[in-house]
Amino acid sequence: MAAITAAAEAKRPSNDTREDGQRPTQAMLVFVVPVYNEAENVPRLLADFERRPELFAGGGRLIVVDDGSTDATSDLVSAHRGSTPLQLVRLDQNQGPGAAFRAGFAAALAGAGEETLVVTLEGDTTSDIDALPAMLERAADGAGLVLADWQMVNVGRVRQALSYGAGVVVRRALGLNARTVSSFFRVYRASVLQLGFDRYGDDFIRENGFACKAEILAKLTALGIRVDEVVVPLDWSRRLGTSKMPVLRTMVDYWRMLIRLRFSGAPS
Ligand SMILES: Nc1nc2c(ncn2[C@@H]2O[C@H](COP(=O)(O)OP(=O)(O)O)[C@@H](O)[C@H]2O)c(=O)[nH]1
Ligand SMILES: [Mg+2]
Repeated sequence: MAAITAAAEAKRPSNDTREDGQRPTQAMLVFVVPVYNEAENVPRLLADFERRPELFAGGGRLIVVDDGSTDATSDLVSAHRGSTPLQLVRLDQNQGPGAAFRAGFAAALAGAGEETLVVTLEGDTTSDIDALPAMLERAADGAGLVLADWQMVNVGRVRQALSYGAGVVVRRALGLNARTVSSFFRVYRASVLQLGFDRYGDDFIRENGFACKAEILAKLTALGIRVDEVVVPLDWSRRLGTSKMPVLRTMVDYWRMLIRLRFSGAPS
């Protein structure tokens, strides 16, 4: 993994007790958002958070992981001034969302407490933050991982078919019950992510690319984690620009991951 070359300090302490010594009434939420060449969308993403200061009432912060963007993504995050507690993690070279999640989760788990929740979402503003309360309720009810079960809106037919096909193959091959195996939008208990790293070590997230989401789900499911799903609209008309997902490479990655997970004996 490339070194984290710059990390702006979070503006609030990263533990479950606030500066005034009071226990927060709301769980601490730490957001991890991997971005790659999202200069068009990052200002809108940050504006979405500025409009929702209540998300940080329990402490926590927004961690943006810039994965070697060649546009102004990092500069826009660094230059942002607002009330959102913001941390930028930069990777030297573009490696893919899996690598970004490894770095982002490491940053999120530093100082995380028992009740901390780690929320992952897309950087292109297509993850509907208004759906978060329903997802957080499931976590409060005991789910270790809550998935957004996306209902695609304004998504091209080819892409819908690809996602559907990938979902069927992954579910069958890995014996997963989840309807949506590859959405970025998720709520993890920090303790569950920590368990994943403790149990699998560096192998917890081997996939650097987009297949990492199914890999993480499969490995946490194998550990007996309760996984819930909440229906969430995924509206592509919200984003500017185009998809950054390399379709062919992602399909190859999925097959390699499935073969490895099916025949290597992992996850166990
Ligand atoms: N870290 C990292 N994030 C990426 C990469 N490619 C895309 N992303 C981010 O992953 C999220 C999903 O990518 P997107 O292009 O929207 O894919 P799609 O929604 O599946 O078409 C967005 O936040 C992207 O900025 C990458 O190579 N590295
Ligand atoms: Mg997207």
